Amino acid sequence: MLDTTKRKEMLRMMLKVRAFEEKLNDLYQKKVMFGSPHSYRGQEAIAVGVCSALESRDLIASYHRGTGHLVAKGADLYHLLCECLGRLDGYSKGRGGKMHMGDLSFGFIGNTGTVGATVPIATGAALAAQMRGSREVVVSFLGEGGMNQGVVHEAMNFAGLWKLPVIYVCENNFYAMTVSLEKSVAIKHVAERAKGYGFEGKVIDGNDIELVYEETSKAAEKGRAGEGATFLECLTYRWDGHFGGDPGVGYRAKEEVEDWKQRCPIKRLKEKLLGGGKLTAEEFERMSAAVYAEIDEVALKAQAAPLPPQEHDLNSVFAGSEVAHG
Ligand SMILES: Cc1ncc(C[n+]2csc(CCOP(=O)(O)OP(=O)(O)O)c2C)c(N)n1
Repeated sequence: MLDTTKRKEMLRMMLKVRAFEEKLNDLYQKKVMFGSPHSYRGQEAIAVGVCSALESRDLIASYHRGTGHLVAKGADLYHLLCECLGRLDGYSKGRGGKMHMGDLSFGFIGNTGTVGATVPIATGAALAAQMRGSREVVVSFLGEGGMNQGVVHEAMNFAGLWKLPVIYVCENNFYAMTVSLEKSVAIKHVAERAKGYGFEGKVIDGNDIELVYEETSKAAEKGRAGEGATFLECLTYRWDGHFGGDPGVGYRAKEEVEDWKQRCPIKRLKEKLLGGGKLTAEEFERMSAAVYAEIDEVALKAQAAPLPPQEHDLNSVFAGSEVAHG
């Protein structure tokens, strides 16, 4: 059961995820960051609810909309932002940008811009954990669009067969770029597919952080007990466009976007705590101001960080050439 301290910590972490997303957007608009952000605003309860239910030794793998997962799993904000800005102090020394990072020191296997590609990697990490008998659990985050990639089904079938300690967290925000779920999938809920892989698939409200936490805790317990994988389809919505250059409307009605903004996961937990007398409006303001100030400070430091020197271009680059023997 979640106590007040933990719920306040989750509220603070959701604010941090949101503030970080807003900073990325700001830096992109100001042409300080060149790779486009894929905003996670609106989906914060999933990253934070899931990661808060994990132990620090547990692993996560992410996808293109992944900065929220990194923040929630405990990434160092300076190294994270440096990577987004192509700086030498970034997690991938500025080579990968916001979609290509990894650091096992805080349990982050990695993310990539290739839709669905980290699902088999996370599944392989779960196999490794099982073989080591380490009782680690692996979370594989993906979007509902990613559910239509072939490799995802191969990996999930394998996880079912081997009863791997993996939790597939599908963030169903109803659109893959501009294509709605109903135009691309013949069933209402992708969680139904889990049955075909031999494990449980649940559809849950992804904007209810306490529910996300509870369901992840149950799934993690199951994984640690050797009872196999779980699929969680978390219903949510991205407030912004698919990427920095997409206004997010046209293929989505303005009213639909506004309606989902009313279901803001941060507002929801905040109001619950306020209503239950566990938080005051002043305390929330102080918490929010401190989070935004922390992000501002990190942003100044990251913008002042060195860019990679030119010699760096050819370091760690592997290339092959074919020599014709005649
Ligand atoms: C293999 C592959 N196909 C297509 C793309 C182009 N693409 C980038 S994001 C995206 C939509 C992904 O939707 P979803 O998995 O639901 O995640 P969301 O963006 O909604 O968070 C597509 C098709 C890609 N990056 N990789």
